[in-house]
Amino acid sequence: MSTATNEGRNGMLGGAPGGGARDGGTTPDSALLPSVEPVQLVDPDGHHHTDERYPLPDGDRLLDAYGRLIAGRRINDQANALVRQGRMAVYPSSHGQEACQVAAAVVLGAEDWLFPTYRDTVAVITRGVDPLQVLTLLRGDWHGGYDPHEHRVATQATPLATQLLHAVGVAHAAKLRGESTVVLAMCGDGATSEGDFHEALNFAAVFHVPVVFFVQNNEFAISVPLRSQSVAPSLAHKAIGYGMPGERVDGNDLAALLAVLGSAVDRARDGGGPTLVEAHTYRMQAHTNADDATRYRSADDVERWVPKDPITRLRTYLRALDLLTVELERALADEADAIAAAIRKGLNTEVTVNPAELFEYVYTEKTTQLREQAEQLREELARDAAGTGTPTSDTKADRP
Ligand SMILES: Cc1ncc(C[n+]2csc(CCOP(=O)(O)OP(=O)(O)O)c2C)c(N)n1
Ligand SMILES: [Mg+2]
Repeated sequence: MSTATNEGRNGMLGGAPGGGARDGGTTPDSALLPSVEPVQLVDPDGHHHTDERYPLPDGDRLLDAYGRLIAGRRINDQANALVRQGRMAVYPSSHGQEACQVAAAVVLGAEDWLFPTYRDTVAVITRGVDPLQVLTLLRGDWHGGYDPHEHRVATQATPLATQLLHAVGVAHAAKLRGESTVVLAMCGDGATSEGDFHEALNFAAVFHVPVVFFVQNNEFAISVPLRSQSVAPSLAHKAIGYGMPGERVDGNDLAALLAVLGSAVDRARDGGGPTLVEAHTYRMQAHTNADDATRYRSADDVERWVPKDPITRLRTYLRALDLLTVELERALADEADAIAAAIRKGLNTEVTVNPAELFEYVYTEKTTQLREQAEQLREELARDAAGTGTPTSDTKADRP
């Protein structure tokens, strides 16, 4: 579904600006509806638009976020290059979606949790996880390379929408324990078709759980466009069906994302329950390096999003305010280069993995089946080491 189609349908529905706090069932239905247009505070030309519900974040906050945006783009570029060099198995890039990535991480406090997907590497790094530990997964060495508890970042989920249920569980548990933790759970537009999405949102609304569901609508689920996925007026409109507020935001406008996600996090922390936020953005590159996007969309489709780039507009805005100088811009680029250099160095270093560790760290006590498999692997490795190879009795030709 194109943004234009969404907006046309919203116009017909006449949805009122939403985001009002839940008040024990007396909130008018219209207060749960998202705004007619995605919230935008800085337009693609770098001009500020006033929105009475969402104040513009102050200059220092925007400048700090801008630096993270520059680093995020550099990390995406570096990871793509390392895939081409055979140093990483796969990389689902968030090129063009970096504003969503940065905002999702910086609106959270140290006590909060982030639940990311495979595409959210930049969000995980922005939250403070060591880039090399994050990229271990995509290099193929481990199923996850970082300790989720250290920075309160769950492992990146590849099975779609499963992480939304885990996020709701963690948020609900924190609430029962009387903690002030808020959980922000990320997913894509395609993931909203999963049953887990429904279950997570319904449970969160019914139990008034402090969670923010953040959908990055980049218009594609691999080759499937959003119009083949949903004919709802917008994905944010789904919120009213669960009885929680929904909001739409320009996913390439970092200022608007900080304001909208920040307000949803505050609401959750103040006992206001869950919110569904849909960011309108675009997947500028192929799904992963294993995908040929030219088979299902044209270069013109992609070109149309180039002027909406999240970096360009914020740079223009910050320069006009004299907050971003040429010297500072150079320093931020140097910092981003240093991160990229560390990633290159780390991923160009050969590591020796121990295949036996495949069976570790899953269960406190291994199941019988896992013990058998671990033993089988140990025997095979021993045979390899002795140079005796695979026993012929195990070959297809020997089977009856
Ligand atoms: C449960 C499940 N079904 C199918 C897949 C295969 N799959 C991987 S990514 C993807 C597309 C997801 O699209 P979206 O949710 O829009 O996220 P995006 O990749 O655009 O960030 C699919 C279908 C999967 N990983 N998990
Ligand atoms: Mg998508």
